[in-house]
Amino acid sequence: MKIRKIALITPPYHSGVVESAGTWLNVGFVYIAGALRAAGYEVDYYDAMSLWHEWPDIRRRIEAFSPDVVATTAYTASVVDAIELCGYAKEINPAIVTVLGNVHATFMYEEVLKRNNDKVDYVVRGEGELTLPELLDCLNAGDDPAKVAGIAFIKEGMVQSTPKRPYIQDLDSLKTAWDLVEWPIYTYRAKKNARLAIVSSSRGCQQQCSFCSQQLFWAQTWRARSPENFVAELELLHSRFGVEVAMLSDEIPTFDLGRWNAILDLMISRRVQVKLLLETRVDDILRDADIMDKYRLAGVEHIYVGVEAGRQETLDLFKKDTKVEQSKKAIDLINGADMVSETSFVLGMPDDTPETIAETVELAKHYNPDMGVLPGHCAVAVFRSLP
Ligand code: B12
Ligand code: SF4
Repeated sequence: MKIRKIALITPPYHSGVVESAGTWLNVGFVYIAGALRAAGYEVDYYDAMSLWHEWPDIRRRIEAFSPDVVATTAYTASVVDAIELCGYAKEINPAIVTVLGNVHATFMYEEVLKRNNDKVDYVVRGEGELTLPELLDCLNAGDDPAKVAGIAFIKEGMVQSTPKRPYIQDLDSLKTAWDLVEWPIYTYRAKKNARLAIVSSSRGCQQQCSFCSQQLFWAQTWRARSPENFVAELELLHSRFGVEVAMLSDEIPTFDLGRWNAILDLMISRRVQVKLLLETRVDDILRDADIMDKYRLAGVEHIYVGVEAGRQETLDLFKKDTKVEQSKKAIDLINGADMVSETSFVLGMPDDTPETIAETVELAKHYNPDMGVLPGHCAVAVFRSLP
């Protein structure tokens, strides 16, 4: 059988808090679909999560598209549903080849494959744009998948993993499949259901926060698209698909000040009609204190900074490389420039007690963000009244 049709399906996993703010597309799939199409494959981008589809809906969509491959994606939180989805696809048609990617699969491929070798055929480790088309071409040629860098699979009862694939250096060259996105479902509830995209302007992070998978996923590297290429994409998303708000998926979009300034300048001079939501580091906000108004003028409306803890010892334990007093200043700067500030605190460390948790909650109030996320309780508290 020749592989021709690929269904990219998000697992029907739901997490509550983030989904209450909006409906979020899968930009990783937009890139992978772009690469698959460029390699000659037919793709169904199917965001079962955002459509709130359940298993019978998923069955109908798989039966209607009749894919040769079902590929899905897994964070740690969503891996159980992702694996179930692979098994479900095989129940519908045992000939379907299943592929699992993303951060959990990348690190936990051995466990995933050993426990689920009847459900998951291949794990793609790291970036998928080059690896997945190459794997499918290899299978179509009847060649040995062991030749494909960046994958893992079971061979003769043993988990085989191939060498790591180098990171893609020219991010401007990547193809995207924005036309496959089912746009009407992606809305940002906090802004009158404005049409919402997720975009990626850079990949990576050079920090070493001990609780975070991203520094390992990107091996503490950072690469970026050019300002022109990125801003042109925002313009296209607005003019062709009506996008009004975009969240940056970047770990640290502001890492290179020269590039970031160039992006803001282009957005201002070209009057880009897309508002940005982004995440960055406390120290980058302090660095940019004198251009906060420029952020706002360019269209940045919401900034998330990871404060994580109110005690310096905990921040040092996390290798966060920030000082407690810097966090308050960063939030004041964001609030002062009339942008929405959001931050999170880690609760439930082994040495946390009801008293230390209460202290963290009090400190969160003192910091005065618009939104403080206390994930240990999976709760969001709104502290400041929004404009
Ligand atoms: C955008 C985002 C979201 C969006 C996701 C929307 C969507 N449908 O994709 C929303 C806001 C819904 C979200 C929610 C959550 N998120 Co989130 N999210 C992110 C964020 C900021 C960006 C991810 C992204 O789009 N990156 C850009 C794309 C281009 O890269 P990528 O996704 O890594 O994809 C590439 C590769 O991984 C690979 N790949 C990925 N999938 C696949 C699949 C196949 C088949 C193949 C071949 C390859 C492949 O190829 C892609 C292209 O190179 C990351 C942090 C970060 N900066 O990366 C956190 C992150 C992924 N989220 C995280 C978490 C914990 C969550 C929640 C569980 C939080 C919660 N408690 O509720 C929920 C789960 C929601 C859900 N229902 O699944 C963690 C995951 C940690 C972990 N190790 O598991 C991260 C890493 C944040 C962090 N630092 O902790 N999130
Ligand atoms: S700065 Fe953010 S993305 Fe980078 S390692 Fe720390 S928590 Fe992760």
